[in-house]
Amino acid sequence: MKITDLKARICYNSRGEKSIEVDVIIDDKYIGRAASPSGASTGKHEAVSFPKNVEDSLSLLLSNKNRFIGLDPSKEDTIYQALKSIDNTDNYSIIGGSIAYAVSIAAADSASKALSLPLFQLIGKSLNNNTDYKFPYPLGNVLGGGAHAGPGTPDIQEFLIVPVGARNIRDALETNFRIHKAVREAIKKRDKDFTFGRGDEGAWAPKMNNEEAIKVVEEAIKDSGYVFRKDVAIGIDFASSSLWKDPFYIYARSDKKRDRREQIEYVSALIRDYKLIYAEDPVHEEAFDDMRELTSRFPDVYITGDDLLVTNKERLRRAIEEKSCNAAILKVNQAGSLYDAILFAGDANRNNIRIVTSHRSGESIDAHIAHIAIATNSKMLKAGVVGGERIAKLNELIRINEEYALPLTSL
Ligand code: 2PG
Ligand code: MG
Repeated sequence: MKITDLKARICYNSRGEKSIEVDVIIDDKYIGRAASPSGASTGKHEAVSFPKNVEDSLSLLLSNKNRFIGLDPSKEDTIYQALKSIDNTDNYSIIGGSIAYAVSIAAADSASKALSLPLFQLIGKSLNNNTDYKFPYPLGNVLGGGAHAGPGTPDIQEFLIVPVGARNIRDALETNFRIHKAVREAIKKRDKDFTFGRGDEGAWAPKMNNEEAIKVVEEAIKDSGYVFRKDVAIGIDFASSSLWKDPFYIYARSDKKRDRREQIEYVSALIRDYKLIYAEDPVHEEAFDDMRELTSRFPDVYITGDDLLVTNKERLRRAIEEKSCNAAILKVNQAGSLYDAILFAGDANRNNIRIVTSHRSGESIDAHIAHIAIATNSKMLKAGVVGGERIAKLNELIRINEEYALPLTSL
């Protein structure tokens, strides 16, 4: 099995921004395809998406296309080495993390087709011969603001739900769909002028402060007939780096500012008052010590590093040493190539850092992350609830279920 051709083009993501799509062709027969996603609240230490611009990255890839011809696309490390032969920086600041993403995922996609092996099994094999596959819980964004929505919406980026009482993956997804609708009704009750506007990830984007927002989500869960926390729990992505203007977290939309200590107490109060199961980036991306404090206060809550870790092995090592988190977001494009992400996942799993595989706010209609979540033993898949590019990932779980009937993982 050998790569016989590679094509690449500029395409567009769910925000209508330029992105890169790559086709990897093997044995002149099988085509693997992937398009790179893109973040709005990106971490400072992520791989650089496009160092100059999309056009430059594309032409650099195409002028180096021959480095990929003849390679075995099922070997993630071989593709990684070829990328490194063009760009040996540790953040893909020559060719761009988006290129590393699209080439490496398209290669794996093509190999999975040629081998008639689902992508999760192909990637799982590379990860310690993983064969114990389970479905992650869908972590769904139902209400939000921050960098994903406009003025008047909450300062906090994402209010999320986890269907913790679901019996199987279909039940889990349907629970999220039901609550997403119920959140709209709960907003309408408070604001009769609500226009049903939604942010970049399909979450409702009402004129509301953080406290009202979380109350609305709690109410929606109860109104839908679920037992709060037993059937459905709430999580929050604070995306705190977007709020941090040293030395304060600025909550501009609610006209408040909090210093480091106040932020820790604010987060702690929300965790306690709403029995949160999940708190992502509750403090800013350099605050390893404040994360440690929250992790030791709330060992049973997913204290999750996104911008803190940026799917980067070195930052994960530091977080493990300093006990800064007990869960990690995995976004392949933060790391660059699939192989970078596989190494990260292996380290996380060996150190009991629970993985949450995640979409980006700017997405394609690809469904690869559904497979990546299963392959990496992720506890949750953060992929939104509605919107074509979000549903694409969730429907892939349904297809996998039809063939493999995997159980849900344990949280
Ligand atoms: C996040 C992500 C996805 P973005 O902060 O976790 O929800 O947002 O892709 O904009 O970084
Ligand atoms: Mg985040």
